[in-house]
Amino acid sequence: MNLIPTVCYMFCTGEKLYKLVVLSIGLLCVLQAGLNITLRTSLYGCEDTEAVLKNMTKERDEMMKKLTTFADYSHQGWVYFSGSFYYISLEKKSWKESRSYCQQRNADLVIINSREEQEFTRRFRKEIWIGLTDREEEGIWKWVDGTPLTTRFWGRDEPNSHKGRDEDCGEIKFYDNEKSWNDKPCDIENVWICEMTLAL
Ligand code: MMA
Ligand code: CA
Repeated sequence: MNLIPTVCYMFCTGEKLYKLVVLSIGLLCVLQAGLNITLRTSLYGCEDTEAVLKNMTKERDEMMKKLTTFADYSHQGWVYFSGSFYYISLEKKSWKESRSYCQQRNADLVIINSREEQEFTRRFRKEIWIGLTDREEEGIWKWVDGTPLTTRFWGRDEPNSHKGRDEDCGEIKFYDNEKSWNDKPCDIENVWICEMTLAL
C-alpha cells in the first residue's frame, strides 16, 4: 500500500476527517476501557498483598503477646500443664480470699475436668482449695465458672457437711487416694491452686 496518498486521502477531504475523528474517539474509548481494567486488577492485587501483610502483622503481635504472658507467668512461679497455667500458693487463705487472689491475676481456683488434672492437684500432697462450691444452693456443687460437675473425685462418704457443719467449699484432702475431694467450711484457711486457661 502506498502510505502518502492514503494519509493524504484521509486528511484531505472533510468527510474523511470526520470519519477519522469518530474512529479515533472510538479507539481512545477502547484503550481507556482496557487501561481501566488493567489498573483495577493490578490495584486489587495490591490490596490483597496489603491485607495479607496486615494479617501477618496481627498474628505476629498476638503470638508475641502470648509469649510474653508465658514468660511473665513462668517467672512468677506459675507452671504450665496441658493448656493451662497453675499456681500453688505458699500461704493459706479462706476459700473466698484464695479465689480473689487468683481472680486478681486473670485466673480462678482450679477446675478439675480430667483425670490428669486430678493427678496434678494430688501430687502436692496438701489440703488445697479447688474451684468447687455449693454456696449458692446446698447440695448443688458447681465449678467457679458455673459448670456443673461431670467428673467427680469425692472422697469416701464426701461431701458430708460433717456433723451438720456448713461445708460449702471444695478441697483436695485425701491426696493418697484418687478420690480425694472433701467439702469443708469456706472460712478455714488452706493453700490453694489457681488455674489460668489459655485461650485457644
Ligand atoms: C474432717 C473434715 C470434714 C471431713 C472429715 C472426714 C473431722 O472432719 O475435713 O470435712 O468430712 O474430716 O473424716
Ligand atoms: Ca466434708
